[in-house]
Amino acid sequence: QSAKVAANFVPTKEDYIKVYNKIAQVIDDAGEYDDGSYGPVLVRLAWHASGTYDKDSKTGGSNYATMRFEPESLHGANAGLKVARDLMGQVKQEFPWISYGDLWTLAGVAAIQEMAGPHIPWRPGRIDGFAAQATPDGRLPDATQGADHLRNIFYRMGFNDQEIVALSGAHALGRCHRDRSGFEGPWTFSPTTVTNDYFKLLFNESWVWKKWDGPKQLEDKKTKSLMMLPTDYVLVQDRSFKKYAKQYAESQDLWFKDFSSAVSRLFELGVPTSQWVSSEPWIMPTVEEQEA
Ligand code: DDH
Repeated sequence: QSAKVAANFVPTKEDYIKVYNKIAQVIDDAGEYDDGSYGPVLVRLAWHASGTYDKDSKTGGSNYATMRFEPESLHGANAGLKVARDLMGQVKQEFPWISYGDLWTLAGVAAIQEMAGPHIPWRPGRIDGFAAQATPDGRLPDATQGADHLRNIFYRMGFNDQEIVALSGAHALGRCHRDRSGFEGPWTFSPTTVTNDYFKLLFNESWVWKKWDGPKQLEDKKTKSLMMLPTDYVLVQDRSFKKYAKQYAESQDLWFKDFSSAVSRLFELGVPTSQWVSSEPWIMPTVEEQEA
């Protein structure tokens, strides 16, 4: 009987708002984990699920949520994301009708919005796929490399220089973990709030190579408590990237606007137009907006 009801169930925007709210609750229920929030690791899950897209072969992207399967779940770039997938597994039990791709990207949207970021237009329509639809390792950026590599990776997804810089501002959030990527530390002093501090710090601090036995990373000379990856530092070395980074350091509003549209597109990569349930993405209200 209940299975029959589930089969006929067509979720509305209201139903997706219920999932959003559940995710918002999970994000905050982090206890001692990292900086007291699962928000950043959920943003990373949504990004890594989407960033495998190749515009020429139209493979990869958020559609089939293939990171559920080996070997993609074991790809080096995805180290540590089991935490985020397991959290979303709990949400899936309560809302079994949502696809994993929709759930993971909605989690990214909820995390950004609940951590004081801009609204990220989002709509459902991704379907669960199979392990065979997974893409080969190496489609996500390698933090040890330079500007050419960044362009190769992001142009392949269909992004331009401005969008590469806008997307990179996500590193305002979260931190590197020695046991996941080998790198260590946060990029900003407020890793659970979406701000343009990543860009401000890139310009305003002196960045020096950290002396340690780990992979090459930079630290701020003053407090030695913040970090930048080689790929982050490229944004102020490459002339084209630097132009956009400067604009985003000077205007959080401009960055919010460009970040929102680039992330919205990122999370839709690989999803055939015919699958969307709505011709336009939705604006999901934050928990605070729902209460107002
Ligand atoms: Fe990132 N990222 N990222 N990143 N990322 C890491 C953490 C987080 C690169 C490497 C790393 C984006 C772009 C790049 C987030 C979001 C986004 C870590 C540390 C590495 C390494 C992982 C760990 O040890 O736990 C590189 C390289 C690039 C690039 O070349 C552009 C983008 C585009 C996004 C996005 O969301 C749009 C977030 C959030 C985190 C923090 C995760 C956490 O657990 O905290």
